Amino acid sequence: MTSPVPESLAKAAIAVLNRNWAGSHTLPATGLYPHQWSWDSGFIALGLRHVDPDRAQQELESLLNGQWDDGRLPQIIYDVSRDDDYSPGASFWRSGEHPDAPIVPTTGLIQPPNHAWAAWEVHRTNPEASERNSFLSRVYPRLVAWHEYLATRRNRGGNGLASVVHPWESGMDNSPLWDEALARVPDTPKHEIRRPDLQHADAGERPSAKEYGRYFWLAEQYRDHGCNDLEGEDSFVLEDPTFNALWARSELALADIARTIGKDPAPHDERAQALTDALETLFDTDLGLYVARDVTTGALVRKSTISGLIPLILARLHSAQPVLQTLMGPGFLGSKPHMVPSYDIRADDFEPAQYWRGPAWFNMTWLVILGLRTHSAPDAGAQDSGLYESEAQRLATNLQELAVRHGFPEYIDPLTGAPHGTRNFSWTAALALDLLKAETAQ
Ligand code: 2M8
Repeated sequence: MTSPVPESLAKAAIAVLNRNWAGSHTLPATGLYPHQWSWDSGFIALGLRHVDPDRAQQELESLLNGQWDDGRLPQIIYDVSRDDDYSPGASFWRSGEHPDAPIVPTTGLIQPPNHAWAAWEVHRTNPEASERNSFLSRVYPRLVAWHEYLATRRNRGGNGLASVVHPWESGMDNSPLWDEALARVPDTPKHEIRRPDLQHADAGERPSAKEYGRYFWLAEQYRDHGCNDLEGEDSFVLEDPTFNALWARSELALADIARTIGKDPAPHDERAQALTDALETLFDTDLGLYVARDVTTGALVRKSTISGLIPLILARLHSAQPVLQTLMGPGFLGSKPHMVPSYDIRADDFEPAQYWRGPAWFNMTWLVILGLRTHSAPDAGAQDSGLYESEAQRLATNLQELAVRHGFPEYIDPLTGAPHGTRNFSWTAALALDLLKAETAQ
């Protein structure tokens, strides 16, 4: 594959981000996802920082405006004028009735914490624009509160890792990691299930009706006990490797932010280390990657998904060498797919076009590129560093080329490169742009 002409990629990616800009934040896609999503905004800011640092700051601050009093950053901040266009909407959550919720309507759920990391990168790319707006001093306390929420309300397993209480919180909604736990959840919610998503994406590429029934049931359960993490039962409680790796990486970023604004970085460095250590409880020696833990049963969910490779973004990861081998092996990159599959391609239920059950996603491939580069750096001591760097380069070229060729798709078939999901998808544009500018992924 050849690299796209840089100017045409940059121009097309910026056009997508402009088209999806809603005045204070960027929609993931104007049709399928008509509100602000949490970890999407983190990824989008990483792209925007290269072309419009003020807007990158605004993207994150707009999300922080949706923060609850208990510190949580919501999965979605709703635009009520589009409430019929996405389900469940603001009228499902009725966050306005909750004493801890902000003025803007939101979900009660959360998403993976990539925000402090994004904020630090936004600052690093253009310190003048950041200092002009006192960006770091303004966001730091709110990002600290967000991480405190995770530490105090989501440590359901008791080992320091955060748990998700809904597949939506993982960002990898129908990952095979959730199948077993979801099978125990009733698929008969009280709320009527509308599927406006099916107007924008093929039904075969989206979660099934049964899965949606269970998603709604779990969301109702959480909503109906007041989104209270300290009381009330949650039927789905799992520790996910990607969620916790992003938290650790964001905690390191909070340490950098603290150092820059004259605060104490030590608690953040310590927590990043503690999270990196605790991630080892999710390492599966036989599979050679990290897996999820079902906190309700204590069992590991022994499936090889991309979530288990993402901890490579941590330089001090204990099991980096076996995970790199798994990544380079036959289940993921061994047969040189176009980008990184979201599920082991040898699994019986691998489906190359079905959402988080096989397709390659641009954000995950971007994270893997960063992971490969983290462990091929001269001081990382890897034996195969040349190999890792050349694979990172191959993936980066493919990611940019496929993004622009197919109009910034949501995901692709990793084996054929065929595009799937919606088009003009914001994080695809933002991360292709980021690789083009090649600053973070060094
Ligand atoms: C997808 O998830 C939403 C629910 O949050 C959905 O399927 O409707 C996921 O890919 C998630 O990771 C992403 O943040 C969201 C918006 O792009 O879409």
